[in-house]
Amino acid sequence: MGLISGKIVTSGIVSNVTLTGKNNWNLTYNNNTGAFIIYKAVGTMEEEIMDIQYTVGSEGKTGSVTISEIKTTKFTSTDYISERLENITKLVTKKELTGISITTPPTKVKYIQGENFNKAGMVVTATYNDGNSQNVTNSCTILDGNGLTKNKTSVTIEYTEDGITKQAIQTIQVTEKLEIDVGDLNIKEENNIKYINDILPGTKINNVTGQIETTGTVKIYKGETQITDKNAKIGTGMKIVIEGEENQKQEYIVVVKGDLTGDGEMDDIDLLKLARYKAGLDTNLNGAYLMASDLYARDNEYASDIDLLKFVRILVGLDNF
Ligand SMILES: [Ca+2]
Ligand SMILES: [Ca+2]
Repeated sequence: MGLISGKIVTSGIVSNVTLTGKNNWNLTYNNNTGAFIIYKAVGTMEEEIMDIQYTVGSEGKTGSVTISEIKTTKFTSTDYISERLENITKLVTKKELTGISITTPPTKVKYIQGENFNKAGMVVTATYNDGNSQNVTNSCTILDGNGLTKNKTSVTIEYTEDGITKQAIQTIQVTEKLEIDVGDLNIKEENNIKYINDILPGTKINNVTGQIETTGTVKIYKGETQITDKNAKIGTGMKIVIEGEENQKQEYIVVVKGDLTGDGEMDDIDLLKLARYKAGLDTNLNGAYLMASDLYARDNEYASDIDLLKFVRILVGLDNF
């Protein structure tokens, strides 16, 4: 039988030491004094004899666990025992944050001015002085992610652990917001479609588009065809498209009063179309074209009897818009 006694000495940030015998070595340990005794009835020193575990506190940065006062009986070579036990002597360094990095970028990196940064999809990984790392995404703070300003190129991600703060930078792209001021134009919205309403027959395209102030570009289409002659008459059903950067887009459908045909004028043919629609002979009147019939707007109805009456009266010069 061999028996080894000794003492565990700790310093610094080390606490809560526990010892367990390995490979059938019996062990007793007094946590208060640090004294331990380890023995085995039959055995050699050619094997691990104990496990030592401890916790590392948060104060300070380093500490140590050492075995001292080694005494043996029945073993001939104390040097060898010391050598075995020395392997357990440890210098302990507190686990400490050394940095963070964005290991997976967020799904969205392109923004419109004024939007807030969205971290969805982003993974932030913290690294430590012991070589370990962990995902800390949900504990990070986005320092400057709200109300993104035009031409901002990055946001700063910050993470703090045990008083140590580290930052990482995520590159983004922020483009100018599409701003539109339609001036005195009357905008009407129905079924999520925006109309430019109440335009008088005979109005030129330029008189409408010229009132629009925007950071984007203004184009006007009849069907799929872009109309470049700004002196042409604007007609019901034409589409004004305002486009900004990064696919920002706003569309307006034009409604010219009394122009049910789309040629920009209110005449007999429009009147005939309205009369035929009301008689059920023409069912092809809808959207902006139907809206154009609303000459008497106060009845909240399109193509009503009073709209028809007003149409006739305006046409013959007895009434105006
Ligand atoms: Ca017409
Ligand atoms: Ca009406």
